[in-house]
Amino acid sequence: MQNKTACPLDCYDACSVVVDAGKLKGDKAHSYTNGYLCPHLNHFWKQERITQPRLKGEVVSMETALAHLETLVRDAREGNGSLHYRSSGNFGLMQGVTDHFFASVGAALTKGSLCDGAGEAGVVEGRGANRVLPPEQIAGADVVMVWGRNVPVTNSHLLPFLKGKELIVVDPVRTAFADSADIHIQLKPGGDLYFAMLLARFIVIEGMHDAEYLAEHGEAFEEYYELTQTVRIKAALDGIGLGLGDIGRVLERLRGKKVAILVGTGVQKYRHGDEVLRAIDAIGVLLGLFGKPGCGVSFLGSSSAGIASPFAAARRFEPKAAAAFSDYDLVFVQGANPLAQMPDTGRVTDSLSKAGHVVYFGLYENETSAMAELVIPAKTFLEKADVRTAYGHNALLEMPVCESGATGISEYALSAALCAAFDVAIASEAAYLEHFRSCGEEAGEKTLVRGRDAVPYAAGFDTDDGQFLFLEEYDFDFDMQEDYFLISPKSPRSLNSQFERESQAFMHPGCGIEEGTPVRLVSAQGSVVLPLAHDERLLADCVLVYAGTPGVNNLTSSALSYAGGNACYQANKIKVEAC
Ligand SMILES: Nc1nc2c(c(=O)[nH]1)N[C@H]1C(S)=C(S)[C@@H](COP(=O)(O)OP(=O)(O)OC[C@H]3O[C@@H](n4cnc5c(=O)[nH]c(N)nc54)[C@H](O)[C@@H]3O)O[C@H]1N2
Ligand SMILES: Nc1nc2c(c(=O)[nH]1)N[C@H]1C(S)=C(S)[C@@H](COP(=O)(O)OP(=O)(O)OC[C@H]3O[C@@H](n4cnc5c(=O)[nH]c(N)nc54)[C@H](O)[C@@H]3O)O[C@H]1N2
Ligand code: SF4
Ligand SMILES: [Mo]
Repeated sequence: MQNKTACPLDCYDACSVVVDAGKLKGDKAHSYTNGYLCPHLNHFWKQERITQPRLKGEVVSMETALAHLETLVRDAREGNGSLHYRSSGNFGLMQGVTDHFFASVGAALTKGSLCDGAGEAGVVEGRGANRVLPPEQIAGADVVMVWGRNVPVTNSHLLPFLKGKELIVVDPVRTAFADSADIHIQLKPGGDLYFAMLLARFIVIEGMHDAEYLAEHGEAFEEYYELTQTVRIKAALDGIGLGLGDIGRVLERLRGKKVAILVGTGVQKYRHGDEVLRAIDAIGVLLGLFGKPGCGVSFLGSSSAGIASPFAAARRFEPKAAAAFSDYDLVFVQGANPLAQMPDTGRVTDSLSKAGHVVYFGLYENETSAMAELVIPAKTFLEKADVRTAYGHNALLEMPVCESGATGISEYALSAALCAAFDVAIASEAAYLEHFRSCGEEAGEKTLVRGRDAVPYAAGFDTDDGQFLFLEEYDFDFDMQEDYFLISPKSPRSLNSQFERESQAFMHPGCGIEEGTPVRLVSAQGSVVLPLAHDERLLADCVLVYAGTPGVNNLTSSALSYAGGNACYQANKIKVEAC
C-alpha cells in the first residue's frame, strides 16, 4: 500500500497528503503543502459515509444496484435520454471516466459552471488562455492585491508565500484577512467593475502605465482609457461606497512595485462576471505585470491545461447551472449535490422531481441522495487510484490506492461495468492513469504539469495577434434600491455542502434585529428562514449566508452569466423580515 496521496477536494491548494497509520498529515516535503492540512482533511473521518447501495429506500447489493442502473440507461435510450450531471466533489482526473461511458451511449453532459465560469470566460476573452500564476512568482512580489478571494479560508497554503508583503484586500466583508492587510477596500458587493475601471483611468492620468509594454502587448489601451471615462467618477464611487482617496491610497502602493493581483470567485458571481475579470486584467496590462517575474494577475487558473482528455466527448449538453432535469428519463448525479448547490433550489427541486429517475453516486448523504431512487456509494480517495491537478498551482499529484475496503465502488469500476454491458470500448484503469501521469514532469521535489510556464505570458498573450483584448463595452448598471445585497462566500467549516455546514444568516449588529431571531430572507426566486447572527465585519446593507447553508439557494436565480454559462449567486437583491 502507498502512503502518499493528494487531497481530492475542490480547492486552490491540492495538498500532498501522507497517510500515516490511518492518520492524514500534510506532506513536509512538498513545498506547496508545507506540512499542514486544513480542517476538512484533518476531520475527514468524522463525516459519516454512505455504506450500502439503496434502491427506493431499501438496501440492495452492489450487483443489484448496477443491474438496475443498466436497465435505467437502456430504457432512457429508448425514451427521453440520460443526463450525466457531474460536479467536483472529488477533483481527480479519473472522475471523468463516467463521462466516457455516458457520452458513448449518447447521454447529455453539462457545460458551463457553478464556480468560476464567468471569470474564466473574461480571462480567456482578454488573454486568450487562462494560465496559472505559480506561487513562486507571487512570493517574488512586493505588493499583493487580493481581490474577492479569502486566502486564509479557501487557499490557506498560499499564506507562507505572502509573508512580509504589502497587502491590499478588496472585499465587501472585513474578513480577518482584510483586517490584517495594509489597505482594505471595503466596497459594496458587485462594485468591482467600476473600481477596476476607475483604477485603470487614474493609472493613465497619473502616467503610471508602462508605455513600452503596452506598445508591444496592449496597443488598444487608449480606447480602453476612453471607455473608462464613461464611468462617472463621483456617482460611481458613491454607488460602490468608496471615495477618491481609496483610489489614491491603492495607486500609491502600486507605483513602481512588483505587483501580483490574485482574484477569487467573489467578484464574478454576477451576470457581468467576465467584464470584471477583464477590467482587473486591464490593470495588470497597463502596469505591465504580465510575463514579468514576481508579477502577474491570477484568477482560478485552468486546472486541465496541458491534460488531454482520454475520454469520449459528448455531443449534447445541458447548462450546468440551469439544467432542465425534467427533460430526461434518467439523471445520473455524481460528486455533486445539485439540490443544495445549484442556484434556484425551487426550480431545481421541481425539475429534478419531474425527471424519470434520479441516481445519486456519492460519498455522503445530502439533499440529493435523499430524493434519489437509486443511491450508489463511492469509494473514498484513499481506496481508489487517481491523479489530480489544481487551479492554484501547476503541480500534478498522484493518488494511488492507500487503503482497502469493501464499501462502495470506484468511478472506473462502475464505468467498466456499464461499458461491458453496453459494448462500449474502454481502456484499462492502468492505461488511463499512465496517460495522466505522463502529463507531468519532475521538477525538484514535486511533479509539474508539462508545458506550463514558470512565468506565464512571458511570450505575450494567447490571442490571435498576441495583444491583450481590452473591454470594449460593458453591460452593468449598479442598481441598489432599498433591498439588501446577498453575499454567499465559502465557509471555513464546510467544503461547499460537504462536512460541517453553516445554518445561520449574518447581518451587522446595527440591523435592529436581535441575535437568534429567525429572519425570513426573500428574493424574487424564493425565501428561507434562518436564525440571525450578528457580524460587525459586514456592511449595513449586506446579508451573508455561507455557501453550503441549507436553503441559501432558494434565494438565487437560474440566470446565467452573460459569458461562460456560470451561476450568478449574488445577482439577486433580497428583503429581510423578522418573523
Ligand atoms: N474552506 C473552504 N475552502 C474552499 C471551499 C469551501 O467551500 N470551503 N470551496 C472551494 C471552491 S469550490 C472554490 S470555487 C474556492 C473559492 O474561494 P474564493 O475565491 O475565496 O471564493 P469565496 O469564498 O466565494 O469569496 C471570496 C471572497 O469574496 C468576497 N466577495 C463576495 N462578493 C464580492 C464582491 O462583489 N466583490 C469582491 N471584491 N469580493 C466579494 C467574499 O466576502 C469572500 O471573502 O474555494 C475553495 N476552497
Ligand atoms: N450559494 C452558493 N452556492 C454555491 C456556491 C456559492 O459560493 N454560494 N459555490 C458554488 C461552487 S464554487 C461550487 S464548486 C459548487 C459545488 O457544489 P457541488 O459540486 O454540488 O459540491 P458539494 O456540495 O461539495 O457536493 C459534492 C458531493 O460529492 C460527493 N463526493 C465526494 N467525493 C466523491 C467521490 O470520490 N466520488 C463520488 N462519486 N462522489 C464524491 C459527496 O457525496 C458530496 O456530497 O457549489 C456552488 N454553489
Ligand atoms: S487546504 Fe484544500 S487541498 Fe489542502 S487539505 Fe484542505 S481542502 Fe484539501
Ligand atoms: Mo467552486
